This record gives sequence, C-alpha cells and structure tokens, in this order.
Amino acid sequence: MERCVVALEEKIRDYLGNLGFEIYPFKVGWYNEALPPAFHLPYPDNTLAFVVVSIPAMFDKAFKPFLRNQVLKKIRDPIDQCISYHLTLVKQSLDNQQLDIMYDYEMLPNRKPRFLAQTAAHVAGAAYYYQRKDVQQDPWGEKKIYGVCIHPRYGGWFAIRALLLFPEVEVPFLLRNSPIDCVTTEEKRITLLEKFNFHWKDWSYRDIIEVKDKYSEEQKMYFATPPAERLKLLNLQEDLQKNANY
Ligand code: B12
Repeated sequence: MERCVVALEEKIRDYLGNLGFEIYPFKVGWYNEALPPAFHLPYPDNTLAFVVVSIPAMFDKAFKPFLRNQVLKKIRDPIDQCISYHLTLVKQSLDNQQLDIMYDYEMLPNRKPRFLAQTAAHVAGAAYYYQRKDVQQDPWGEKKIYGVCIHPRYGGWFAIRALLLFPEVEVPFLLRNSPIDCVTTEEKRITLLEKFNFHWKDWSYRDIIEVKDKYSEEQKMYFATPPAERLKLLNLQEDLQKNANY
C-alpha cells in the first residue's frame, strides 16, 4: 500500500510539476482536527488527500498554452478553467481510481467555503499559515485580521488551488511534514499581517521573505485586473500580437 501511494504521488507530480503546480499529501484527519465540525471534510481520518498550489511558473507553463489551445467559456474565470482542465486530465489518467476534486472558489449551500485552503496548506506542510494568534502582543484591537500562508520558496507568490481526495485510499502510516516557519520574528509577523490585510494591492506582503521566483509584470497585470475585465485584457493582447505579426 505504501508503495502504491508513492507511485500515485509520483504520477500526479509528473503531470502537474511541469505545469507550475506543486502537490503536498496529507491525511484528512490532520485537517479536520484543526477545525470545528462545521468545516470538516466528510471523509474518514486516514483518507489520502493532496493540496495543489500554483507557483509563479504556472502562468507561462500552463495558463498561456491553455489560452492558445482552448475555447474559453465566457462566463467562467479563465484561470479556473485552466486549473480544472488540468486536474480533470489528472483524474482521467488515473483510470479507475476514485478521486474527488475540490476547488478553492467552491462554496457550500451555507455559503462557507468547501474547504479552508490555508489550513490545508499548513497541515500538508506546504506553507505556514500565519494567523493573528501567532503574534504575542498584537496592535489591532477590535479589527478583523485575516491570516496568510507563506511558502518557503515563493513567499506570497503562489495560490492554493484545489484538494485532491482519494476516498478509497487509506494512509494510516503517512508521515507528517511540518510547514517551514520562515517568518520567525514577532516584528516581521506583524508587518506581514498588516501588509496582507491593509496593503495587499501593492503586492508587498508577498515579498516578506526572499523568494526564488515571483509573478512577472504581465502576470501581475493580469491578476490586478478585475475578473470581469480579464477576458478583454486577453483579447486585447491577442489583437496586439496579431498586429505585431502583420
Ligand atoms: C472568503 C475569502 C476572502 C474574503 C474573507 C477573508 C477571510 N479569510 O475570511 C475576502 C474577500 C476579504 C478575501 C480577501 C483576500 N483574499 Co481571500 N479567500 C477567501 C476564501 C475563499 C475563504 C476564506 C474563509 O472564508 N475563511 C474562513 C475563516 C473562518 O477561516 P480562518 O480565518 O482560516 O479560521 C480558521 C483557522 O483559524 C482554523 N484554525 C484554528 N486554529 C488553527 C491552528 C492551525 C495551526 C491551523 C492550520 C488552523 C487553525 O480554524 C478557523 C475556523 O474555525 C479563501 C480560499 C479558501 N477556499 O480557503 C481565499 C484566500 C484566503 N484569499 C486569498 C487572497 C490572496 C486574498 C486577497 C489578497 C485578494 C486576492 N485574491 O488577491 C485578499 C486579502 C485580504 C484582504 N486584505 O482583504 C488567498 C490567501 C493565500 C495565502 N497566501 O494565504 C486564499 C487562500 C485564496 C487562494 N486560492 O490562494 N478573501
């Protein structure tokens, strides 16, 4: 069974690794024990799951080729379409293996997210989730302060995209990797949470640590454009490219 899981993990990584995604395995029990029942995933504790994150290279390696090759459906976000396209192919490549995919943007009928992406990233060891309670003396009083995950190599330049759940695969033996605590001082943690909550539009929280790679200007421009206008931006670029060719 252990070898079977390693082979499964390698197969998924072989496919997604070249496209600018990373995967991290975890047990559903690790996730559920961090959360109140309202957020629990409805699977037994030993169920195998993976958290899928996109890194800066995803834009060039997966998204741009996807735009060139696929007919986009106007009503859905193009990045979401690209990610579900590739994860659906992963599912197909695993033949008869039962696999449930959950996306970060999916909501339950009670309007709660289907899963909490940051908690999943933390328990899987992908990215440390810094929350208000990780600061000893906080200066924020009554204000609501959202937490943020920091990836040890890409800082804040990544996104948590999906969970892959294997209802038929039980992994009681899975070893747990702690996330790397890369923002260690009280001062830095305060700066990080302030930047994420009050200045996230200037991108600066993403550079709280030194990073190996970050979003290009083009990728930043894309993500800074409101979703409803992104298609227009893409069409515009296409037109510019066409003009340049003539
Ligand atoms: C709703 C939402 C928002 C809302 C509300 C934010 C919020 N956190 O509630 C709004 C619109 C404000 C928002 C804004 C942004 N968001 Co937002 N958002 C989400 C979304 C869809 C759900 C978050 C949520 O509802 N959480 C519910 C609350 C209750 O969860 P919680 O605070 O973590 O509390 C739980 C934990 O504390 C846990 N817990 C308790 N103790 C412990 C101990 C440990 C060790 C652990 C692990 C857990 C744990 O128990 C609590 C629940 O009881 C997630 C994607 C997802 N599916 O998770 C993205 C997400 C959090 N957002 C993200 C981002 C980047 C942003 C923005 C920068 C905009 C953007 N997309 O560029 C801004 C920044 C915030 C700001 N300044 O406004 C990223 C964060 C990435 C990261 N590095 O952490 C996410 C993960 C999306 C993604 N796909 O990557 N967002």
